[in-house]
Amino acid sequence: METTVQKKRILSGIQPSGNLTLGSYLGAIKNWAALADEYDCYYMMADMHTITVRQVPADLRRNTLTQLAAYIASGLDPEKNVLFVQSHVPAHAQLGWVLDCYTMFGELSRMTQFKDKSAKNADNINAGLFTYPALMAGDILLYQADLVPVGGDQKQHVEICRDIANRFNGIYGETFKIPEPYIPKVGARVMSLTSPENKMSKSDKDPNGCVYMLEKPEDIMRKFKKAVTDSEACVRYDIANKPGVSNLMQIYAVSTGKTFEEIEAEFAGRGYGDFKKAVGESVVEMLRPIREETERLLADKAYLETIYRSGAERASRVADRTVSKVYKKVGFLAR
Ligand code: ATP
Ligand code: LTN
Repeated sequence: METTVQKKRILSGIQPSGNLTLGSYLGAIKNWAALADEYDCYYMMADMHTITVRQVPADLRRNTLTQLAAYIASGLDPEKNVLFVQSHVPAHAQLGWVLDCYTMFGELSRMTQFKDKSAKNADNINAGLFTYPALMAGDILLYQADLVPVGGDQKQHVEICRDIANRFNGIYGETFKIPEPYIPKVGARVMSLTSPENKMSKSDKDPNGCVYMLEKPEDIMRKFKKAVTDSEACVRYDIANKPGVSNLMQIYAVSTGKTFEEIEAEFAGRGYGDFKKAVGESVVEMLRPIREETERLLADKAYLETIYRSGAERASRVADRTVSKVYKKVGFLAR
């Protein structure tokens, strides 16, 4: 008898809420390309999540397309990976609603992203911002994903997804695969260059704290030269006492493949000026081919359109099966 082994699945996504940062690249996208042979991978532009914060419609459309181009330019082969736009697959909204009804007010109130974002958007604390984790749980569970590759800040969201899935499975019997987060050892939390106690983030108010994936080399170099360090003048890894230098070491480690020991040896007895220049150059060289390829792809809208159309079809095939199963389990009358 012939047996076919079903590859394990991966699902992840990023909100097209602005320009992608070095943080999203190192914490998430960079790790995705390497997983394509071993797993069945689904990566989306999470545009439905993005409108939890008010967006300019034209910017949202442009960011969504740019993000798709950046995914491909970062090595995600659209044949091997299913690349799609969340709002193109209605199953996300369908399962999202059902899961809203299996997610508790108390657990949503404890989410740090909700607390942070409602503090930042005090004039628009909408219901979508609050129930965001249920929509995200649906994103993952629709594909019966085994692994969710994300940066450290998203761990809590994968945990609540597991809780929701276990709760649903407990009531209705095995329905959802319980996913695991997949968080890189180095690069899981890239910090702001100007305030290294805060995460580097695309919605950061200080443009110097944040390096964008598609930024010009001279701007990247300027930001690294200005990066906050300390007065010890010694390149040494010590997160608690030297957050700025340790952050730069992490960035350098991931962009060059060097270990912390090698980096400490390389810069022993040298000033921070040399070190910051080297980190900047390594980032510029890592991002240069991605920026060039993204620009090339963005000039070919017809090609990008074929990718997201076929992505939506491939994603829907899997996602619709899960929605049918769930609708049946909760007792919706079959159409
Ligand atoms: P926003 O400012 O709109 O909340 P963000 O810049 O924090 O966005 P997201 O779009 O929320 O980034 O994150 C995309 C992916 O990149 C997620 O998997 C997230 O965990 C990861 N990520 C984001 N910022 C960082 C960072 N500074 N370090 C490591 N990983 C990150
Ligand atoms: N919440 C994530 C984006 C996101 C996501 C997902 C990540 C939406 N749906 C599903 C992994 C799996 C964020 O803000 N970075």
